[in-house]
Amino acid sequence: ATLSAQAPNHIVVLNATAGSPIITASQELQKAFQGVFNKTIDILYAADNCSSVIGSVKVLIVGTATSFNRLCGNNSSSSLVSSSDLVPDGYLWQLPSHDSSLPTLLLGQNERGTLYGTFSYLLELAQGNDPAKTASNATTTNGHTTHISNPAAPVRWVNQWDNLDGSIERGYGGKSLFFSGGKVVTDLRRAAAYARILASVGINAVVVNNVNADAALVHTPANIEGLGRIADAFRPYGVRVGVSLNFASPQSVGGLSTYDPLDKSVVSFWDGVTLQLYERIPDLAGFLVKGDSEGQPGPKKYGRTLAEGANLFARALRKHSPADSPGILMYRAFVYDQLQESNWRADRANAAVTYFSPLDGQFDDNVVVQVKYGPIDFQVREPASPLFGHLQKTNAAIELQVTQEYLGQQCHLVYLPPLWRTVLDFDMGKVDGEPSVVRDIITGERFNRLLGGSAGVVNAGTSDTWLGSHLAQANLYAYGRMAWDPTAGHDDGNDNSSTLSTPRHIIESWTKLTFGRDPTLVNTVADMALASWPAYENYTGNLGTQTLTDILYTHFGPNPASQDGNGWGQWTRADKNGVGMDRTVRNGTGFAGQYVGKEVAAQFESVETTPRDLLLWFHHVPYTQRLPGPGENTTVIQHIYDAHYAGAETAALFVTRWAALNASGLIDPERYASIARQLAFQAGHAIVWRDAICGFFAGLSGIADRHDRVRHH
Ligand code: GCW
Repeated sequence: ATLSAQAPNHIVVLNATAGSPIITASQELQKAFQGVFNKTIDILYAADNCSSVIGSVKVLIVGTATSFNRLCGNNSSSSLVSSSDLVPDGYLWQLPSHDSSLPTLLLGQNERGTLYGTFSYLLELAQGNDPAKTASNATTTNGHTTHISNPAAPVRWVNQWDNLDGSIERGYGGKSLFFSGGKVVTDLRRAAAYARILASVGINAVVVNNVNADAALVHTPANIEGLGRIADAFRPYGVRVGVSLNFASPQSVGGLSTYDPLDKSVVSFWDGVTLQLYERIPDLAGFLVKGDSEGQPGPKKYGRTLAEGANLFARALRKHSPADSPGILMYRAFVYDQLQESNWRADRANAAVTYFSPLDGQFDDNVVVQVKYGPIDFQVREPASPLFGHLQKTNAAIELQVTQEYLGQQCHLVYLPPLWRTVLDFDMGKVDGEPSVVRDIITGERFNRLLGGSAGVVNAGTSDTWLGSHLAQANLYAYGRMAWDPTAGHDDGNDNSSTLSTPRHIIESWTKLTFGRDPTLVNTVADMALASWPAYENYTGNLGTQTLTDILYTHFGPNPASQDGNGWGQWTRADKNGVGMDRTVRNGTGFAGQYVGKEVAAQFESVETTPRDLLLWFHHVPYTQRLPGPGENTTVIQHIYDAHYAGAETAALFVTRWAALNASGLIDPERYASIARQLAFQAGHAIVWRDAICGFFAGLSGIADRHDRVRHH
C-alpha cells in the first residue's frame, strides 16, 4: 500500500522532442504504474516552464537535470538540483518523503540518463522495494531523499555476432534480429524491443554484426540505409549502433589494389564509408575491428603494427563524428598465431601481451583495446588476461561472453557473475606501489584513462526467450548491472545495503523481476544459479585445465582428446604421466611472468602457491601430485574423478529443486516446463560429461578411482 502511494497524479515530461529517450521514460512510467499498481496516469508536457504543472498536485517529473533547473528551478515548490555530480548517462532521483507535496524527480545528466534513472526506479518498485530505502549513497534533507548513480565507465556495449545471411555465430537463441538474406530486415520491432531490454540495464550501444565481418555490409547504400533504420529503432532507448568492419573491404569490395592502412587510397576509402555512415546515423557509436586473427585480414600483411591498423579507423571516426562525443574504435586484443605443439615453450596465451604491450601509448585517444577476460578464449576458468596490466597508456575494455559458447550453450544453467567476478577482482599486482585490479583498470580509474568499460557478446536472436533459455537471461541482466558498476556483486564483506552487493543479490533481484517475489521461489532460483558455475566447472574441466569440450568445431559436449594434437593452442598436454600446461618462467612458456606485478608472477611460478583452481593452467604435474593449498590434499587424478561425480550430482539436484516449485504452483506452467526440460537435459549431459572425462583420464593414466566408480576402455 505504501508503495502504490508512490504513484503520482501526473507524469510531467520536460522539454523533450519526439522519439527522445525522455518520452520513452514517461511511457515506461505510465505502463508500469498501470501494470504494477493498476493506476492510469496521464502525461503532461512542459516545454517552457513548469509552474502550470507542479505545485498543488502530486507529480513525477522526468527530464534532464539541466532542463529541470531551467524550467522549474525557480518555482515556489521546487528548488535547483545540483547536477555537478553527474557524469554523462548518470542520473539522480529526488524522492519526497511520504507526507511531502514536493515532486518526485527522475533526472538524467543527458536524455539517456533520464531513461536509465527511470528504469532503475521502476526496477526497485517492481521488486517491491521502496526506492528511497534501497538507494545506496542517498542523502536525506528537508523532505526528500536524493540518490545519484553514475556509470563507472562510458563503454557499456553489447556485441552481436550476426551475419548478413541471418545466422548468428555462436548464437543459441534463433536467427538474427537484424539481418536476413544479405540485408537489414524490414520489420525492426523485435530489434526495438531488444534495445528496450538493454536500456533497462544501462547498455548504451550494440555492435550489430559479427566481428568476423562481412565486407559487403558497408558497401551498398541499401545496407547503410538499413543500418540507419536499426539506429532509428534503437534511438528512443538511447542505444546506439556500432559496426564491425573488415580490414580488407577497400580491396574486396572497394576495388583497390591494397588495404594497407597507411596507403592514401585506403585512408580515403574508410573516410568515405565513415562519412556516409555519419550522414545517415549522426549518433553512430563507432566501429569494432578484429584484425589478424583466425583468418581475418589485418595490418600485419603490410608490416604495419596493430596500432597503425586501429588508428586508421579511429581517425576516420574522429573526423566525421561530433567533436564532443567522438566515435569509438574498439580494437580486439584477440590476436594469436597457430603454434607448434612440439615446442614446450609455445603458448597461445602469450600472444596478446606479446603483440600489444610494446604498442602501449601508440593508440589514438578514441581507441579502446577490447580484451577477452582470459588469455585463451572464454573458458570455464582462466586467470585474468595479463594484458590488462600492460595497458597503462591505452584505453581498455573487458570482453565478457553472455552467449554460453564454451559454457553449455544455453542448454546448461550456468550463472556467470561469479566467474566474471574472479576476473574483475583479479589484481595484476603492484605498479608503482599500487594494486592494479581489473575492475579499476577498465573504468579508467587505475591508469587515469578517459575511456574504457565493457563489451558483452550476447547474441540474442528471434527465440521467444531471446537467448534460447529463460534462465540465461539472468546473465544479460547481470552483465548490464556489472557494466554500469563493475563492483556490483563484489562481496566486500560489509553489508553496505546496496541491493546488488553480492552475486546472490543480483540473481535475487532478477528472479523477483522475472518470476515473482515468493521467498521459496527466489531462494530456489538463487541457490541453483550460485551452484551452477562451480558444478559446470566440476563436470567439465577443473583445476584450470580449460573446459575440455570439443575444440575443433562445436565447442559443445565433452572431447578431452581434441584439446591436444592440433595448432589451436588450447593444449592440456595430457599424457600417460601427467597433465597441465607448464606456464612458468623457470621451465615453461613464461606466461606467468607476463603479470606486471612481480609478486603475482612469483605466486604462479610454484605449484605450492598457485591456487588449486588454476593448478593445471600454470603447471604440468604428475597425476599423483597432491593438491596444494587448503582443503583435502588428494591427488590430481582422484580430484578429477571426485569433482566430476560431485558436479553431476549437483546438476541432478537442480531437477528436484525445480520440481518442488511446480508442486507449490509458484511458476507459470509454460516457463516451468521449458526450464524443467532444460534442467533434465543438463542433468543427463552432466553424466555424459562425467563419464567421458573420467574415462579419458583413467585410460590415459591407468590409475583407478579410489571409489571404484570409473570405467574405461
Ligand atoms: O571463441 C572464438 C569463437 C569464434 C569467435 C572468436 C572471436 C567470432 O569460437 O566463433 O569468432 O572466438 O571471438 O573472434
